[in-house]
Amino acid sequence: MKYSKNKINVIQEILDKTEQEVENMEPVNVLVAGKTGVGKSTLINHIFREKLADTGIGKPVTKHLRKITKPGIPVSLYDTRGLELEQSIQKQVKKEIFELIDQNKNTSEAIHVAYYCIQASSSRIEDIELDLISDVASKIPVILVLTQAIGKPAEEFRQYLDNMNLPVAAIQTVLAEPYEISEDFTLPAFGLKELVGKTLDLIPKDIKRAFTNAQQADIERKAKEARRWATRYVASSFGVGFIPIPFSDASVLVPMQITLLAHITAIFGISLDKSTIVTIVAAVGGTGSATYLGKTIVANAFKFIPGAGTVVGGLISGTTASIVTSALALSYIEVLSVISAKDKAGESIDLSLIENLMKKQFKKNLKLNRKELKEKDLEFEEDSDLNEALTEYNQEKQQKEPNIPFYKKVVPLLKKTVRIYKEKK
Ligand SMILES: Nc1nc2c(ncn2[C@@H]2O[C@H](COP(=O)(O)OP(=O)(O)O)[C@@H](O)[C@H]2O)c(=O)[nH]1
Ligand SMILES: [Mg+2]
Repeated sequence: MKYSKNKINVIQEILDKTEQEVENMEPVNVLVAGKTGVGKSTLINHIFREKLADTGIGKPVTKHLRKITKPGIPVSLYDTRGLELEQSIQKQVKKEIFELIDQNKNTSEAIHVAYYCIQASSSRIEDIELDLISDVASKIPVILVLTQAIGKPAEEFRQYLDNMNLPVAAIQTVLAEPYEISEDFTLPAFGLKELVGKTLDLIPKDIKRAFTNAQQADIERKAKEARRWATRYVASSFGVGFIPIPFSDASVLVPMQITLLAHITAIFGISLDKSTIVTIVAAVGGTGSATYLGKTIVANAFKFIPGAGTVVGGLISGTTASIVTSALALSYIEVLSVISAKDKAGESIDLSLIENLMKKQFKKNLKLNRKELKEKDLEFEEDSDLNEALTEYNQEKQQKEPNIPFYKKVVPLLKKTVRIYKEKK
């Protein structure tokens, strides 16, 4: 595909604007403390995007504190080491933690929240840990995270800690990574969404956006945030009167749509490369032959929009433009949700499927009338549209994959059935 200079500029503009917005976000600063081996790194890798503990830049700030960051992700993590060692070292770690909190207080590096991690199966908490938790909790909100929580003992430990009435803001059991119990049975991960929710309740308002961007444990939350913003932005951007048709050859996207896409990307927290943006924009009528498709979609869409009237001289009414733009925003958010889900699962993205998906969702969303579009924001708790988009993508992907011979599918199933049958006997 060839792209005109104008269209390439649009793509670059979206990327630049997104980058700039994320850079301007005040980052959220999180202290993750606990003994070595409890699962701090695993927790970090699953709560935040792009496996921060493994791929972020770790920089020692003191002997026992390390700061982890990554460009493009508005979070600074402080990881501790040495709390499992002898008492004199534990004391030193503690001192460094307090100095970190005190020195950064009232600066942009202020620590907003601390996760104190204890392995749930350890079923005990040492006095030195209790002291540390209480002291930190007197300065900043602490969430006590019970890691690698498996089964009843973890739950009992949580109840025991609950009854201790510790000065913590919350206690949360988590299993950050699925736990394989046997070949047939894996315990699914849990607790991360709840941890994200509790964290958002505790951090300052102006930091919430950075945290939403940086976390990947709750994709629906990102989508919801993006939708809420987009609904308001579209409503305030189009007045009465006439504006150029969005996606017409001349402008590809009107400037507010560029801002819209950039801002949604920034809220979402997703590192998109050029080719992905090109694909998504092309899908709704940006580039090459796709332009005509985009026009057709929009022209057809007018049939579904009451009172849209005819398109005169490349102008449409503000109302119509807002409906088209809402549909653009909603579909874009649905597609970003799918991309995020695949990123989180460590799967690569098939761009041709993304293109199809964007087209399909856009067409579907254009058919919603205004009332439905308004309600969509409220309906959102059900997440049905996000799931639908993901299912759509997965089905298409399955169809594309080479057919597995019938016997290869059936034999393992039969074997499993026989085994379960035998075990039952
Ligand atoms: N399955 C599973 N394993 C975990 C989980 N958390 C930690 N682990 C394992 O426990 C070990 C220590 O975890 P790590 O995150 O390195 O602990 P850290 O020293 O506190 O950073 C690793 O082998 C992890 O695979 C979890 O939620 N699920
Ligand atoms: Mg670690």
